Amino acid sequence: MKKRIITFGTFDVFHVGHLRILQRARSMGDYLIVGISTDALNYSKKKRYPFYSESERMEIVSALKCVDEVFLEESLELKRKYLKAYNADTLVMGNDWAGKFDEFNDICKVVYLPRTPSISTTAVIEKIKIA
Ligand code: C2G
Repeated sequence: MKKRIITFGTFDVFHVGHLRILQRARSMGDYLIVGISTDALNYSKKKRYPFYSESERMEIVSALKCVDEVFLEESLELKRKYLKAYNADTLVMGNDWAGKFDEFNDICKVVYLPRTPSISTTAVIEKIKIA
């Protein structure tokens, strides 16, 4: 049976750290589903709207070779519902979320991968501002 991997994120101002976690997530199974945080969810998490809209972020992520399916993640509280609805065998997240999703170990495997060092959306935006 095909192993289904799921991951979540905003993926704003898409960079190589985003690409690498998606590639690593995909290499752990046969089918990668990505929940893209909506603009509203991002505002509630980070108190600012993403630079790219949710439809642009979805368009970018869904065009990647390593991504099979995308959907909009509307709330952090709906994670269990999404894991079930998408029949996920494994939930992959960056280790900035380490331990945060262990409660889902009862329905799927939960794996935290190391983040790519020295790159973030915030760092890219700051660099462009001072360039
Ligand atoms: N990431 C990474 N290396 C970086 C930056 C990000 O591996 N240098 C990973 C993060 O760990 C995360 C994914 O890329 O797994 C997406 O990162 P964000 O867009 O910052 O996502 P976030 O806002 O953390 O949203 O339900 C969970 C949330 O929606 C996750």
